[in-house]
Amino acid sequence: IGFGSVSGGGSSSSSSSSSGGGSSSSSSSGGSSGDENSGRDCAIPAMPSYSQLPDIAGLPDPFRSMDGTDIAARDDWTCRRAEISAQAQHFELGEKPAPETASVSASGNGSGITVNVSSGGGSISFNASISLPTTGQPPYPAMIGVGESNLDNDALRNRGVAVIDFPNSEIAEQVDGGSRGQGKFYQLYGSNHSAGAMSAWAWGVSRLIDALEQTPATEIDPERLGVTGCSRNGKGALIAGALDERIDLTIPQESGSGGAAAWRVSDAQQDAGQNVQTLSQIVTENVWFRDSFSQFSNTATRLPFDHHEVMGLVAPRALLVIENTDMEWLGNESTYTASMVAREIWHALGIPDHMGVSQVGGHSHCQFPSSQQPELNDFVDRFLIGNGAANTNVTRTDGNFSVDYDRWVNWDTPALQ
Ligand code: MCU
Repeated sequence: IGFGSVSGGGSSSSSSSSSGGGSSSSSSSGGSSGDENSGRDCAIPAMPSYSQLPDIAGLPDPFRSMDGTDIAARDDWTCRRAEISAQAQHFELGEKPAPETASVSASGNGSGITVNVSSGGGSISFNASISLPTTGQPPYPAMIGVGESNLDNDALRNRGVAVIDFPNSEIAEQVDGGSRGQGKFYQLYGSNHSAGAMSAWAWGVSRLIDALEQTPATEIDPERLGVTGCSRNGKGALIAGALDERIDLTIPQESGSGGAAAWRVSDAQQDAGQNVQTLSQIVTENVWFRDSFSQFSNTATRLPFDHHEVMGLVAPRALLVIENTDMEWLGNESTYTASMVAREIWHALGIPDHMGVSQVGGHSHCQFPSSQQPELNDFVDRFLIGNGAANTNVTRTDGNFSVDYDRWVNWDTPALQ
């Protein structure tokens, strides 16, 4: 990562303590609230210990609260979502520190931004490069790439969307299983912090957004942001979008296991003889999750949630899941199944066309196929740029499978009032 004269002419610099609020005006496009975490004041029950967790064979009910009651109103989703977020961080991801724990200052211009974060007496800084669009008027909407965006970035820029590279591996390393506790996040919060790499990246993306909010010289509109990334960085893009409600549009690309795949369905694919990345394998490969997640290696059915609900954390904001049918290892059937089941959450909220899934094979890993460009354009137009007319009703796979709802879903989707 590098860019020219970030502190040169035209750059501005400012500093303020982030207070969880971000900006207070509402977004012109998606369902973003201008608030990183609207559920921060929800009362979350104590988490059960591992041994108290019941076995759940199917995909758990997104609408049943931890106290056993079913939610009935759209407004109830805020705190049900907060429960799922807390469960996912507690059992799988590790804690994403609250915004109040960090103070952010920044300087930058239209080619990049330097983000300085201090916390508890320590400080770090990182740079994110910016490529402004070739059309449109500032301030521009932007797509943040975890690592980088593997979409067609010229097409994005020619549509009026800036592309920002977030240096995730600098924030938390992901070389292999030995990377735990390495990276700038851990310099600030300590190498024993519970956050796995994805929670640490999500925290870093949130601090980048704080920085964009205070740096108008970047010409980026902090109220119109998307996040994407491919493969391991697609897992990270999902978690970043899941855990910061200032992000209007989340596009995990070929994220596979640990992203759009459900642990339970990936296990079933493996049981059917396929070569699929499962929970028991992934915890040995890298440090994307908290260390204690490995206790679920052979007991994914004990998780009180699965990734249909992790995707659901993006709701009511917009999510477009892009997958590759050819990638058995990534859990092709699992990602499509989990995505279609996740879409029930947007159904319940009355906005199914704010969540799309598109799965196309015939190309190599992370090579974005042109056949998916039209639906990507529709999501970008509607939820990032903010023209309401696009058709975002997208559910397609060219795979040779169908979703086994009887096996995976034994709950009803409510029509939330
Ligand atoms: C899809 O993400 C990962 C996958 O989980 C790993 O098993 C594999 O090693 O690498 C993929 C990836 O990030 O490829 C770039």
